[in-house]
Amino acid sequence: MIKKTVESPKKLSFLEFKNEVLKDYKTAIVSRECSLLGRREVLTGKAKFGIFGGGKEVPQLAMAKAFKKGDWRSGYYRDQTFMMAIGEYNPRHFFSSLYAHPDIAADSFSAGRQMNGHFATHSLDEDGSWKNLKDQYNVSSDISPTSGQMPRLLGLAEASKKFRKLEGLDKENILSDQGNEIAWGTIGNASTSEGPFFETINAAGVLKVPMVISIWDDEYGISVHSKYQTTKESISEILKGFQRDGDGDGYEIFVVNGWNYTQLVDVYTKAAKIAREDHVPVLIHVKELTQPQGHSTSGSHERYKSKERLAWEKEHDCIAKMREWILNFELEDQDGEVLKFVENEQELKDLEKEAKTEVRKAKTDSWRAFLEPMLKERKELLALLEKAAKKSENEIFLEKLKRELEAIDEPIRKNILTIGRRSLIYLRNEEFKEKELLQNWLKDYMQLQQPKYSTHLYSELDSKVTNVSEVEAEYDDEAEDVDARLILRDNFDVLLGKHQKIMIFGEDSGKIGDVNQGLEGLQEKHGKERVYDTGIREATIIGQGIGMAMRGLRPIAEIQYLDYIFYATQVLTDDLATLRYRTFGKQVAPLIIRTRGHRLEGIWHSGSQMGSLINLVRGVYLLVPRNMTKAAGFYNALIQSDEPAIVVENLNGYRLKERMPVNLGEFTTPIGVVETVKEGNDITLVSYGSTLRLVEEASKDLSQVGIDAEIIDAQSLLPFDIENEVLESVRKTNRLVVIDEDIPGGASAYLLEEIVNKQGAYNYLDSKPTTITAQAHRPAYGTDGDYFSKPSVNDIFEGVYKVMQESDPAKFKSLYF
Ligand SMILES: Cc1ncc(C[n+]2csc(CCOP(=O)(O)OP(=O)(O)O)c2C)c(N)n1
Ligand SMILES: [Mg+2]
Repeated sequence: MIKKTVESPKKLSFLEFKNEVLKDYKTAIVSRECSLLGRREVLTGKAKFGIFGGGKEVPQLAMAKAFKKGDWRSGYYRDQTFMMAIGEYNPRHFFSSLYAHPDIAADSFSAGRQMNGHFATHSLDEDGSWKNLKDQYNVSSDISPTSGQMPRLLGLAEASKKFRKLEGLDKENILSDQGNEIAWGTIGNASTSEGPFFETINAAGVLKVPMVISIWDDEYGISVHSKYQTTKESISEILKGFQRDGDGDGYEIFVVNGWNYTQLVDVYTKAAKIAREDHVPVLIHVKELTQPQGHSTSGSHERYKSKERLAWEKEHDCIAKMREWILNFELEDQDGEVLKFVENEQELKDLEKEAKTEVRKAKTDSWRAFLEPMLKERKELLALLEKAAKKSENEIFLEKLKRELEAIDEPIRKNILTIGRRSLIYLRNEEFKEKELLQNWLKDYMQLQQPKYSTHLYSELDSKVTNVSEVEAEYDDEAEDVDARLILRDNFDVLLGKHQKIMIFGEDSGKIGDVNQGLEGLQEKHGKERVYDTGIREATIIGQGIGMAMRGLRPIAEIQYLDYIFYATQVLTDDLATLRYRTFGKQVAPLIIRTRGHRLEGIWHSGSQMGSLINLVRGVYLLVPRNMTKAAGFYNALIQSDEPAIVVENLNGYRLKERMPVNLGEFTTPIGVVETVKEGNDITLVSYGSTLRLVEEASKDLSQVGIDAEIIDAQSLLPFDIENEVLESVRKTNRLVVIDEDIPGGASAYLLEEIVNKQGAYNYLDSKPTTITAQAHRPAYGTDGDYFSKPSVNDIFEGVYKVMQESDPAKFKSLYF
């Protein structure tokens, strides 16, 4: 491995040192004052909830010093001081996000979508292109689930390794400076009890990535003491086995008290050097921290802490300790002169006063900026209401509504709309111009406001994946039928050759080229950094992918079987699926997840739980190709855009024969588009994945009895049928059956809702729309287990026949009675 040396910190003159210390101290005071006033804002009702960084200020100043441009942080809600110290946060931002100001300029982390204390920087420019990540501080957007920051942290750190090791990435000079970046993690002591913490710690040790994880230890997790959280009440104690010895594998572990400014600065400097130069993971256990205001605005810590503990916390408050240190600091220089940070306490008091005044002003300014537009909007509505009321028979009621809105001192948009929309109830039977003006205002207003809360679930850029156009697979005249896995393999080979940023990894993906040889020989050809094995740890496989994708790489993470994706569900649903939404489109993770499922056998190998995924991963595409050519086409389409997706390949399709296309890496399967695989006039059958083959088989029996079914492959569940092609089919056949192998009420219910309600197929139905699904239980093992658990060709025939029989009993006689 190339060892990268980095500039060592320059020696400071005393004056420079003094200025830095006082600047840090002021940042700590500003941060603390924000916490104190923030709590008050919640208690007086201006904000809903607050969670602050009080008691953790000083170690964060030290971490900020070691954090360089290009570095990444993946942390949690206590890090406001760190954010202020690196200059990415100030009291104006603090209060704006506390009020949930829905404007990205005011709350740059999430435009008011996340509760306060969930930090982020912007990775994308307005046009969706990558910013120069190498020259800015990078903070991956926080999520609330404790320890949810850990899997992503692994990927953020792994990206540095790729940038350092892969020559093909040399030119990515806005994304990385040769992998010289550290991924910094922060986590609370209690949250280390979570599985993802341990999984990540182990994986980072195996991968040897530049990750520095700080544990802010205040001995509590809300009200629950460490003795109920951590063996031996000490995370560094129990992780001692990870300590590297000599130049061996493992971690460097530091333990330091959170109120000791100089030691902290020293530890963070050392940690950064080790991680940055040698790509060794480091763990810093920061002890003796406090919670001066308790956990959050939802409770008070006097309820669960003893008097002694409360007194200890006061005494060990890191800011109080730092203050004491500043006041007592004396250093004799070479000339015998005594050097001090301040001449007297008054100097510090003045600095504290200045800091507090700044915070108070920011609070007032932020509130005004938040409220002013709404005052104006209320005024507009009141004027319209008044005019409409004057014309209305219900003037009294409308006047009352108006007074209700006027009486609210500080109206929010919910107040404005609630009154406005209710007024239309009183006006429903009347027609006059003033009513129309009111209606128009309300419609425009809703259209303007709703996007503030609902945009960016998926990409809104022209480059979005649903805009990638279809390129059909092309074949030579003598194109051969091959085992379908070879199409995938050769297609991945072309993709890896074309895109240096792609890496493919997962359990058994490297050496043997995945359990079905869809990657056979690709490690040998493209190297161990690009096609590789991971441990059995689905949550962090996804985390690896998320982190690397957030740094501009194009990871393809493999989850061996669909049933095991549920170990990673939390990461998928909380982190990946919400990323674009929760950052208002400012961060993305274009991660492609490859897995295999459909029609397997047994309780834990069924591969069919699409309904659960559909409902948990909105924000991620969910694609269910019926064969490997379609699957390869999806990968080729996805790589052209920057959105995350899960592709579920058919496990029983790898050895079926398909023709080998010539335009590998080029042909695409359009996303959100269905495909009619058999035309018919009597009934529309919608299915996907392996079940589609059974539907095709059943349709042969159906034609024998005079039922001409139209068969549609959904192939893309999220999004489903953007062009409403199924509606067109139902318009023709007037009957609809959705067939899938998920449980009743699973993906079939979703498809029915999409077709019948959303597309409006109910207008054209002459029979009750029906689903044919698996049993409610997991499938039993073996061939009979499958037959009695999942829809068989018989079940499909009979289910469809029954719909026809009900519509024409004379023509289609009952099969059984
Ligand atoms: C998965 C999950 N479970 C529970 C919670 C509720 N919760 C929020 S913070 C917290 C305690 C965390 O304590 P610790 O990790 O020590 O951090 P601290 O707040 O003390 O800094 C809990 C239980 C959550 N956010 N996520
Ligand atoms: Mg804690």
